[in-house]
Amino acid sequence: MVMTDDLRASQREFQFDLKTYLADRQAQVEAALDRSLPVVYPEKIYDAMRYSLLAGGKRLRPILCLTTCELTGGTIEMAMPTACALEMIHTMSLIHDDLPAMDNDDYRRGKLTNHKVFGEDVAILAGDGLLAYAFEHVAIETQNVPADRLLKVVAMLGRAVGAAGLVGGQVVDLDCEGKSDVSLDTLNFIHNHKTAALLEASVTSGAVLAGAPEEDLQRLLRYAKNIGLAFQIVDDILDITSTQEELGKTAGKDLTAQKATYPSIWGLEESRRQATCLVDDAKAELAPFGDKAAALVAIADFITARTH
Ligand code: GRG
Repeated sequence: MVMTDDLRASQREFQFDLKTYLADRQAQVEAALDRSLPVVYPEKIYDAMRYSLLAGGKRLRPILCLTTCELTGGTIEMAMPTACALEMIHTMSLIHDDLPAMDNDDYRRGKLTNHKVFGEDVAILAGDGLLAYAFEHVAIETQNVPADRLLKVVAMLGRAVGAAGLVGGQVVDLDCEGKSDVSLDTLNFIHNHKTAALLEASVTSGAVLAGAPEEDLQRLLRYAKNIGLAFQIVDDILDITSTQEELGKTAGKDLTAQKATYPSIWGLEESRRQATCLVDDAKAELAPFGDKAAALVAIADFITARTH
């Protein structure tokens, strides 16, 4: 097809401006997170919780929750407490993941890790405090959402974080440390739980709050499963190809720790191809939503294009 100037211009007009969208949503999330957790006595623990919670990060999980809530007919206000809770849970998992007993990292989000600043004892408690507060925050702050939907969301968050989710993925990951014969199935298990489970809860909780029909929920769940795995494949690629400055955490750790990763099984080129296929499958799930899903389409593309 020959592209006329008019066609090019109209395509540009309809191109979704993800940069502005993410910046707007990030600003809303930052403000809500800041408001969510005031410092009271004993200040030390609130300071430690806030240190990691307000340390930046892409805020992808809260943004996904807000986006799917709006897509399926809800509002930002309905979803913001859940969006904040998702970031609290994500942050607590990073604090615990960085501990000497786990990955033993010194840097996260471009700053010293929580235990480096506050000590191991307080970092463990800061993680615990954030996890408990996430559930309290959702239960107390959510407004204009029927109780049955809210209850479903609380259960979804619990499942995503527990042994059926992050904790289960982490325990298998720890088991695989130092093993050279980790199978693709085991690697998929680890990341479907460690990484994809919370992304799935982020995408589907927004839609549950909005009261989306089951068919839409299932579509969004399939979208989330695909971007979840693609996200981890790209994470593994970036660990090899990016610098510490770009990542905000130690680069090349997987190789040093001789960890099984997607590039160690497939190589870099095939890993990139697999991530692109998953993102294409994710976007295909959104077709019935039409232009209304432009933000989710753009976020899926961002997952393979990101540099940190
Ligand atoms: C959940 C009770 C409980 C304990 C924690 C340590 C642990 C169990 C699980 C590990 C979870 C983990 C660290 C998964 C990695 C997920 C991942 C890809 C993190 C990076 O996410 P980004 O890129 O980071 O969204 P930012 O900083 O942008 O938010």
